[in-house]
Amino acid sequence: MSPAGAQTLKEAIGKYCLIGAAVNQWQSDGQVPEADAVLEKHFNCAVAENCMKPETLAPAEGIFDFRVADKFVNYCRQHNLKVLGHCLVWHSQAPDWWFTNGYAAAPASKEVLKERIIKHIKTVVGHYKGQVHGWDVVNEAIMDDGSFRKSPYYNLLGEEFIEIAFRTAHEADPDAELYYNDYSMSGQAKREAVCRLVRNLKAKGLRIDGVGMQSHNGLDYPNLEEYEKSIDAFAACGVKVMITELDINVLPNPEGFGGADIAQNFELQQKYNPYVNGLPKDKARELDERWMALFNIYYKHRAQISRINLWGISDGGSWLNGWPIKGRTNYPLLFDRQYQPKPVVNEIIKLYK
Ligand code: 9MR
Repeated sequence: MSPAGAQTLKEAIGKYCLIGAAVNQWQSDGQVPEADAVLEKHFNCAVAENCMKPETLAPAEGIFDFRVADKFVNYCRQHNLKVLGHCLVWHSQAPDWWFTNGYAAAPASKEVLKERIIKHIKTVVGHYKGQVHGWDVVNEAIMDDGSFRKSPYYNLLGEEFIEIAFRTAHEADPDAELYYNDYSMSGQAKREAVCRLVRNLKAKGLRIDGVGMQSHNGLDYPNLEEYEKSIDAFAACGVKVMITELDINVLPNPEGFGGADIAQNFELQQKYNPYVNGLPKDKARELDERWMALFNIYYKHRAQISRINLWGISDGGSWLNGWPIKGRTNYPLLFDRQYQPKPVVNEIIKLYK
């Protein structure tokens, strides 16, 4: 570190926790030297934005395709980044064949689905044994009202699917950390349901190391007091708290929009895409203030938070240019479209110095 103290996010925040970013395929394939430079300088861990999801790794029954994910893991090794695995069981981006019996649309039986979950986790976690710091074992299984999502896993296996997933992951790599990850984590009903889930898993002797609060935030959501309550509540369950998919959506949201359910999709209208030529000063200021409000919370809770992970590196690559409306220009990350740090990056570094 230079005599002037921390100059980068990883020098500053890295004293307290991991600081990472989601990496997409063209970046981990090595096609974007600007991304390599930012990751090496500012981050000490990374998660694959898509290539470790079941749909990609298990395209057909009996077939595992690790080509893209292996490149990602090698890329992380080359650039000194710890690897976070995302994700083993998720209702979305699951291969269609998981839920059918192989003939037309007849559903798989309970036993078959259980076997498929176990085989997937054993194979994938086993393949990366010793190379992945921690896994998002189950993603987005709880609804905002605190009930379990009525996914095919839940409909066939009840909440036992979560236990099966955690047990199998631990058996496959006893040294890997294991997490539950979800969005909209500041709501009271969801917070309480996640705490119940963590306590139940622990009471059954299962390993769970952390809870991931995705944190797909906006300028005016979530309510930060409630957000802090969730950090405290999860920490009080005896697990690490991780901010796993951080970004800030600055664009006006269509009516009825909320959370991070990727099934949401609205039509592109000019009024929803107002900053094509850059953010006006007042919006940029509002965005900076929001970043600082969030990072002030992370700093205050630094004893509870073990990782802060941005959902992407630079604005141009963010999923928020394409969701919930395709073709917009958004500004949700800490590095601009040229991979240059925004001025707020320095403010964050100063906060942690
Ligand atoms: O950012 C991801 C986007 O590129 C994918 O199309 C989408 C579907 O796989 O998933 C996005 O990432 C999601 C993450 O895996 C889970 N939490 C919500 C994220 C944003 O939708």
